[in-house]
Amino acid sequence: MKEIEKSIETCVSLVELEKIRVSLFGKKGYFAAQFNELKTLEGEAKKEFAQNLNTNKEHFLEILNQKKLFLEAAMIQEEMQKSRVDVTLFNQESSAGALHPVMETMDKIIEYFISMNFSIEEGPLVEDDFHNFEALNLPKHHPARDMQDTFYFNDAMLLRTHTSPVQIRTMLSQQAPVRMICPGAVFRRDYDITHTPMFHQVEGLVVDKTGKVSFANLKFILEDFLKYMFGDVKVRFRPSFFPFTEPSAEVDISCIFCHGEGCRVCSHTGWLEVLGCGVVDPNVFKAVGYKDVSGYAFGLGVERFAMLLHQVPDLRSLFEGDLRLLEQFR
Ligand code: 2NM
Repeated sequence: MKEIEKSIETCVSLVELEKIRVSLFGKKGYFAAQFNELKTLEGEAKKEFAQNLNTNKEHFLEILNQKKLFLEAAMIQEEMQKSRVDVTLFNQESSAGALHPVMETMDKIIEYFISMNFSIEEGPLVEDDFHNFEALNLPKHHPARDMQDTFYFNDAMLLRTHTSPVQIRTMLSQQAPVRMICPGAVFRRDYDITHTPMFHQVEGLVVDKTGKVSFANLKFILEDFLKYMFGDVKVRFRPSFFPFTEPSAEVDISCIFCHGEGCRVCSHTGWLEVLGCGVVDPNVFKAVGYKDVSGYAFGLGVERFAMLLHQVPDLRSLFEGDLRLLEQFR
């Protein structure tokens, strides 16, 4: 018996332990044999044998059970050691995505105008002549139509050349006051280092009763906006021309690369052109049936902003889908 006790003590696996249990408690095991022997005894001898046998049986049940618990715990421990994960290991497979720089810039622009209580409006990319040109004071054969090299489907339908038709649609569907921006893709037949056939604009429009909105309001909001986008820059307004605004202006910021000293990016002028704007021409209001209102409007190219903010020299590289470019903006 001492030997069996020793074998239980030194046993290292549950399988081995089960074999020992069977050898003790199985049908042909040690205790079965002892109980058979018990039947052959009588009287005092039987009583003493039985008592002994029971004590022995209890003892072995107890130490078998103890050992089983111990081996099970050891096994779990071993499993946990084997399946341990090193969470500090570098996983080369992981590659997080990121917003495209154009969309990130777009989001920042939209964020500003939302904070200034502008609504966001959208419209179709495929437009008709009326919404894209006619209503914007660009009648047929107007020389300014040549300024926009347009993708036409036929005489009447085209890819919008700016987002202004969204403003025409908004004014046709609701009354003043209007305080909106329209972000979105626009299309022009142009392709060089500063032009791609598809690009994005954000245009803004504010309309209210005559006398409530002025060029001064326009000046304030654009200066505030440009400082939000580019930090501490100088802003200047230059007289210009657009068919849909009068007066019109182009807006420059002091060059963010040379701080006005003059460099290649600003063509040694110290200034970068970033916006067009103006007071909405009465002909535009006439086209949408608005009476006794005044308003201002502005427009910008999102890619140009992204280019300046991220120092991208060739605009075309924003649309090639080259991961080496995109990975720099993670
Ligand atoms: C610009 C510059 C100046 C403009 C005008 C209008 C509308 F619909 F109200 F007439 N929308 N956008 C506008 C004015 C756009 O982009 C350089």
